[in-house]
Amino acid sequence: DEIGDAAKKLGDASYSFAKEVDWNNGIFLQAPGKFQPLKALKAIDKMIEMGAAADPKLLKEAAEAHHKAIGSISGPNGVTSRADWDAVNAALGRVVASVPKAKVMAVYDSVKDITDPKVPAYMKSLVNGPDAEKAYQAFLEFKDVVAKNQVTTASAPAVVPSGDKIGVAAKALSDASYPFIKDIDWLSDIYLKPLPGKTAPETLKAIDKMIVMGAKMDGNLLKAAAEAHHKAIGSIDAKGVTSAADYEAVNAALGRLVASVPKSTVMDVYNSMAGIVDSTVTNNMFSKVNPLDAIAAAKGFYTFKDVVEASQ
Ligand code: DGD
Ligand code: CLA
Ligand code: PID
Ligand code: PID
Ligand code: PID
Ligand code: PID
Ligand code: PID
Repeated sequence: DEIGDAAKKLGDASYSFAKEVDWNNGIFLQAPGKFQPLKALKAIDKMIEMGAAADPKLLKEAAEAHHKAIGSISGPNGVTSRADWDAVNAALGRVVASVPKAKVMAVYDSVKDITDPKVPAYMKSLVNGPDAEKAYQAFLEFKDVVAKNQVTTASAPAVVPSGDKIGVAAKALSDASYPFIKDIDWLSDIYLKPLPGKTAPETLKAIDKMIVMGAKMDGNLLKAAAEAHHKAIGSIDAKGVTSAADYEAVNAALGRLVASVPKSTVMDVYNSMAGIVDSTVTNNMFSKVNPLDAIAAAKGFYTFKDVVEASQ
């Protein structure tokens, strides 16, 4: 297709730049300017809306392309192969073309809003300047091909299941865990801190398992889960806490999503995360909330999971 061909040209002009970027740099975990959690949540919300509007089949292919690209990483900077670099660009270009232009620009504008204007120049200073300019020039040509192939209306909203066992169980889970949710400091910057003692390549392995799980999920249920998060963000209070009803809808949506993939795929995520999250992290989280609320939430979760497993 045209976007695939354009991605090859983009690769010709941008792979040198890709090789110069230190993909393992911890700086990418930092806020790109002043830490502004509520504004950042707004930017994430725009990405969620764009993801919910995208063609689920193309999202799945983009996830598969990323998984493949992680497999061909080499060198100290963590760069993927030339072929996989092109494949990721092509897949993302097709995702972008599957949503109306305004949804993409809403992401751009909201991310711009939390990004210090000095960030681009600083990033450029870490690589060979002319290579960055060449890559940007090629991106501008690529985007014209994407725009030419872009839809003008969003895909249909998800079909949300109702009256299922997971929905009923999600109410019990949410009743048991909403007090815990209200105890958590959602506006803290602790969630941006690197995991103690873990390197980027180690963390990437766990992310890869999540990508694999995402690629196997039912596309309609993933879209429904994204829509539920978007609605939940719309009802947050000043401390970032969503309403009880929207929290319940998120739990129901995520339970159905988990049930749409094999148990072993979920356990691969859990086991790889358990390998990088040590007990100092979970104990620290626990120390900041009411312990009785956390224990009640945990009981609720371990009951809920049996219902999910039975539908899996
Ligand atoms: C936890 C889990 C929450 C940990 C929160 C930190 C996660 C940080 C993730 C960082 C991700 C970095 C990438 C993000 C993206 C960056 C992009 C650039 O507190 C365990 C041990 C292992 C815990 C770590 C693994 C967590 C995996 C969670 C899934 C991954 C989700 C993905 C996250 C990322 C993004 C999502 C989009 O399981 O867990 C606490 C448990 O710790 C406590 O241990 C459990 C035992 O495993 C269990 O066997 C049992 O003993 C239990 O139960 C206690 O404790 C007992 C009874 O048996 C129960 O019936 C009940 O009564 C209970 O007591 C009541 O207390
Ligand atoms: Mg979510 C999970 C935040 C958007 C899909 N997400 C998580 C949690 C964290 C979070 C609270 C990971 C850390 C953790 O396990 O803490 N997400 C979060 C924010 C946003 C967002 C702030 C921004 C809008 N997510 C989002 C979107 C999607 C997802 C758009 C795609 C539709 N998210 C998604 C999945 C999962 C998460 C599939 C998880 O599996 C993971 C999670 O919650 O795992 C348990 C602990 C969790 C909480 C504090 C909240 C849940 C409370 C439960 C139901 C009860 C508590 C149990 C116990 C006390 C602690 C957990 C024990 C553990 C072993 C399971
Ligand atoms: C400017 C000035 C003009 C010239 C110009 C110009 C530049 C415009 C630009 C630009 C626009 C632009 C846009 C970019 C957009 C990037 C969007 C990224 C989206 C990320 C998402 C992430 C996610 C997910 C995902 C799916 C999940 C949801 C999420 C589901 C269903 C200024 C040059 C024209 C770069 C969507 C993918 C996992 C949130 O206009 O004179 O330069 O760049 O998890 O969805 O699960
Ligand atoms: C524009 C203007 C509007 C019209 C429009 C428009 C276009 C927007 C577009 C577009 C946005 C867009 C984005 C693309 C992004 C591509 C990103 C590629 C990333 C590749 C990576 C590869 C890799 C890896 C990996 C992880 C490793 C690092 C690597 C570690 C730690 C402008 C059309 C709406 C194409 C990250 C995955 C293995 C490098 O808005 O008027 O057209 O395209 O190895 O991580 O090692
Ligand atoms: C233990 C001991 C026994 C008792 C027990 C026990 C506990 C086991 C547990 C547990 C398992 C477990 C699993 C959990 C799994 C969470 C998985 C989260 C996945 C997140 C993903 C994120 C993503 C995306 C997304 C889609 C994108 C890709 C991504 C596309 C196509 C220890 C109690 C049985 C919590 C997939 C969603 C946006 C990466 O066994 O005695 O306690 O928890 O962006 O894909 O866009
Ligand atoms: C298990 C054991 C196997 C069988 C199995 C199994 C099950 C795994 C499961 C499962 C995993 C799972 C995960 C669930 C996670 C739910 C997470 C809910 C999060 C809700 C949030 C709501 C909110 C917001 C929001 C953003 C705001 C904060 C809030 C800020 C900054 C165990 C079946 C495989 C259900 C985050 C979105 C508005 C609070 O593996 O044997 O069954 O379920 O307002 O952010 O303000
Ligand atoms: C213990 C012992 C067992 C019993 C038990 C127990 C307790 C475990 C606990 C607990 C785990 C736990 C985890 C919590 C996790 C909260 C995760 C919140 C994530 C929030 C995010 C917010 C954000 C943003 C956002 C984007 C911004 C950055 C942020 C930028 C660029 C010990 C009870 C099971 C509470 C990700 C989205 C706005 C950070 O296990 O016997 O009690 O709690 O602002 O992006 O700025």
